[in-house]
Amino acid sequence: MTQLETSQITTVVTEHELHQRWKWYDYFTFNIDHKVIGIQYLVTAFVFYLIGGLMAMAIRIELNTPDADFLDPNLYNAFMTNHGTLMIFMWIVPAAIGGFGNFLVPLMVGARDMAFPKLNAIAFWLNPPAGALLLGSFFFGGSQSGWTAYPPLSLITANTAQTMWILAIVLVGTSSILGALNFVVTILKMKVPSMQWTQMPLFCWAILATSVLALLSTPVLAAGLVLLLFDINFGTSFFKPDAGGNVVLYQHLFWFYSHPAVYLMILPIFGIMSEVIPVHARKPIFGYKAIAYSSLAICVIGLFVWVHHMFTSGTPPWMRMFFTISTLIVAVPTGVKIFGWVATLWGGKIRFTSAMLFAIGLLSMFVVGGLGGVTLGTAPFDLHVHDTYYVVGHFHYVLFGGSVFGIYAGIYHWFPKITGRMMNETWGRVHFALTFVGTHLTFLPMHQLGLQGMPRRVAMYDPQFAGINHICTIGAIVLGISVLPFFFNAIWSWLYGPKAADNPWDALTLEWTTSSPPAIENWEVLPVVTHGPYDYGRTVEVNQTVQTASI
Ligand code: HEM
Ligand SMILES: [Cu+2]
Repeated sequence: MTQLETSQITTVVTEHELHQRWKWYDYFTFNIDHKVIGIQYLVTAFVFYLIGGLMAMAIRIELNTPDADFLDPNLYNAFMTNHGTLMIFMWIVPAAIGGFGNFLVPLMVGARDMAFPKLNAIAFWLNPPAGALLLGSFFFGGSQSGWTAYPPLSLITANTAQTMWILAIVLVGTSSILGALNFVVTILKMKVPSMQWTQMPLFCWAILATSVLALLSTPVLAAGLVLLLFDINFGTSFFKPDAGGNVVLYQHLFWFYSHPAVYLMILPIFGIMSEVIPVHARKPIFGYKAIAYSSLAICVIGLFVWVHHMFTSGTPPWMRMFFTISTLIVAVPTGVKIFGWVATLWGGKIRFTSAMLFAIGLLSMFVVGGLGGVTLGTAPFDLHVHDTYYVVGHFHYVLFGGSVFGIYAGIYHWFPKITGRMMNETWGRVHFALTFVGTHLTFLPMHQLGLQGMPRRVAMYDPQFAGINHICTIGAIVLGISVLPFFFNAIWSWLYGPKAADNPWDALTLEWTTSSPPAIENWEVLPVVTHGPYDYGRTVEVNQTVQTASI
């Protein structure tokens, strides 16, 4: 770093700012500190997770019996739609990318903040109004056309609510685009100069790939939804079949974003896995470059598989063939990662912390979900189970067993850094056990329901399916209960937990070289990187190897 650059950095941090901490009310304001924004994202997302979870409980209670005896079928549809929408757009995406990404990326690359702090705050503050629009839509009947909002259904059900739904998604989409731009510039431009590209933590590689994907795909969704908004409100007929519109066009626009969106939800989680596993297995990660490049490969290939959601939409055979093959190819870079993590665990001195339990749990869940995905990506099979509970079982394995498990792993791992307090490990284990059992119990039997022909998105079903549905509902109640130990553990530990050391897990990435929680501008002097992020067992432990040098 040149003399000029270093003096510029030091002038940013005045004596006054150092050691200063934010007060609780600062977290409710337009604050531009990346760590505050990260926490704002995480906490807001968690609130929506609870609301979306309550909707899931209502859905499952309704499905406990074949008749619509708990919810009116229209309300069922509204709960089902908003459950999916909240879980995807207000929980996983903001928690994984906005929450962990904002808190960790600048710390991991040795920067004092994101490249564009104000833009970052704007991106966050687009989320609460979006959530308010979704919940407010219930005063107008609630959007009822599923999270996919396919026309013609979305054109004819609860127009005002559907319009509010579209506006909400456009807001979170804008937030996502602004956030992605910020991550790309921060990672490319603000990495501390002593850090080689091959020394950048894998979480940052994952966020880079995620951001590129978000930048390429989100505008397409926004375009599709704005056209839908015009059809609903201004008399256009882009997607109205009776007026010459094309419904399949909507499906293309929607899935061109929404397939990559599954990677938006899983790539950052893969990043979390690559951080948590080596730290708690005390081993260098197996295949650093393979894991880093496989994120980029998933990002590229993931843009060419979207039609696997449309095998039943009159897709010509050559297209089915093309998209089956491209879908199966995504399994390769994904398998590379799974292999890398298993090889890292192999022979490691594993510490079964709550974070590690969730990471290992995720591995098992994601393998089931991924194998289910391979079957669904194969057109001849998908034609049979499309729109059945097989699909619901599959995507909950990857979303709940994958993304949610990863978010939990990340929270247990970085909670000491974020809050300066340790979480209670015993309650963490109880939380893990309940979540693990609950997830299998709820979602494994759904595959069987699907194979037997039970359609998804229905409030009433044939009595032959009642037995298995009952098991799913019991599982869902276990899952509902599982949140309680986590919730109380997190709140209690945040307030009264034992104080955390700067580096309680003896990790080697840069976020652990600062105080817990980090001071406002992260470091008094920027760290100098002298070794790789996962050199466990290769060098003397952390504090001797990560040196800080005066700038
Ligand atoms: C307690 C946990 C959960 C339970 C019991 C649950 C249950 C359900 C059920 C039964 C459906 C199907 C509704 C239907 O097709 O009629 C559904 C749909 C859905 N769920 Fe969950 N879910 C849970 C958590 C999650 C999580 C964490 C996500 C994460 C993203 C998620 C995402 C979705 C999506 C995207 C849909 C599709 C909605 C649609 O068809 O438009 N769910 N859920
Ligand atoms: Cu897909």
